Amino acid sequence: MSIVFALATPAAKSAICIFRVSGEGCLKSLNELIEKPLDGHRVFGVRPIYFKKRLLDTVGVISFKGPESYTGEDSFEVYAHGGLGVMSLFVDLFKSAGFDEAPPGEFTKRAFLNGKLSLNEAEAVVDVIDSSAEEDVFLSSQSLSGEFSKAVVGFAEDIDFIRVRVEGEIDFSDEGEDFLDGSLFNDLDNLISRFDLFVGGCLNKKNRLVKNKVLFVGPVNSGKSSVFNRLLGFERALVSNIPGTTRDLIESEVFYNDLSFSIFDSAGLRETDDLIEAKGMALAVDEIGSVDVVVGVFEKNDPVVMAQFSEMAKNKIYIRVLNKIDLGGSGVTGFDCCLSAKTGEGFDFFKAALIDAFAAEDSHSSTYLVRERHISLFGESVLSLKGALGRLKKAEAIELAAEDLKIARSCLDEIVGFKSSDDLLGDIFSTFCIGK
Ligand SMILES: Nc1nc2c(ncn2[C@@H]2O[C@H](COP(=O)(O)OP(=O)(O)OP(=O)(O)O)[C@@H](O)[C@H]2O)c(=O)[nH]1
Ligand SMILES: [Mg+2]
Repeated sequence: MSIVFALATPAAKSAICIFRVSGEGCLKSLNELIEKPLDGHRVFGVRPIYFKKRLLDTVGVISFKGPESYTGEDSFEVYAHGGLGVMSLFVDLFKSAGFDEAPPGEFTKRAFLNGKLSLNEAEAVVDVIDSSAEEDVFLSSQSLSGEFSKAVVGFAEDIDFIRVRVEGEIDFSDEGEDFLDGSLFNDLDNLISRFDLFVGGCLNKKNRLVKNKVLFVGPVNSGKSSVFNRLLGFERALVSNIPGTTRDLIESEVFYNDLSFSIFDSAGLRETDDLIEAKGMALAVDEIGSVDVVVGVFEKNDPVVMAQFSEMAKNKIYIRVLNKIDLGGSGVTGFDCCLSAKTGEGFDFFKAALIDAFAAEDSHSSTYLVRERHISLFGESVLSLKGALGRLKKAEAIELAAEDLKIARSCLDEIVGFKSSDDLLGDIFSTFCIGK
């Protein structure tokens, strides 16, 4: 494979930037770039690097001899000063040395192709990087450590063990014997229960990313944008005393405890002839369907208005907030939280209510963070296992039961990547960042 290089740190001014280089022959090129060879592999050295016969930078360098490297190939890393000019000159230097710019995920793809990582471990690399919530980091790291692959491979071997016995039964029946080993049912039943339990402990990454959507709705001028801004801690949405200020959906991200939320401010609802305002209101109403929690913000308890919003938010977790309590409001009932966007009073309680609203999605009981791809392969595998059990119990078409078991196993092979198409690899590695 060709020698590839990439900036592994963001292309932004920083203290240090790191370049990764990998591919056969790169260590020879490294020795040409640095005047004095390093004291050994995996030993950090500091060396001047020259370009166009002038000192480019004095950098930290570390080399790895394949297969004892991330990619499994000879590779090295350069720790240079994090200036944009330095970065750009290193790109020129590496290109002039004949290295190619690495596409996204190239280093991890090579690690997979060289047997350093299973496919799901390669996916976990992205998951660790993508994780913003604490628990997601722990769960992804657990997968990356190889625990998840080990469990999946363990199940695959258990399926094989049962399949060998079923194949044996086929041979018996060929010899005219109808005997079917009764312990097969129990063992397969047992395997299905253990597998079900394992799959139940897997948390779908997609759900983690798309969940925690919170939408602010309410009558015009009730202070939705003000509550939204205070929650964010900065003035994201325009606030004014003119009713109908917010016209569009405004989204922002906030983090509390180990949860991240996407929160949306929306246009206040009222009767209007203004077409744009009406469009904004329609957006707000449409959005209700796709969020997890609706927060209704009000400045008074008008039972008719309150009932309209309750109706809109039905089937959703709905938090009713009374805002502007600095103007009075004591003794007003019918709200889950009472607060003031102006003074901040009541916000601790409000944040706790938001966190509680997602408590049902508790990830602490989960063991692994997995992807849609894994979930659907698990589903197919469980179905095939159950199909096999059904056939065995009826003692009919034992060959088909064996075939079901084969399918169940091959689904697990696909998860760890024993069996993977070029298209699948393309899809997976294109979601990586450059340099990973
Ligand atoms: N006293 C007081 N005034 C507030 C509070 N929250 C908002 N306001 C005022 O109420 C007015 C409306 O606030 P916004 O946040 O723009 O209200 P909104 O619900 O987003 O309004 P629309 O987008 O027009 O529907 C502004 O003049 C705010 O300064 C509060 O807690 N106390
Ligand atoms: Mg507003």
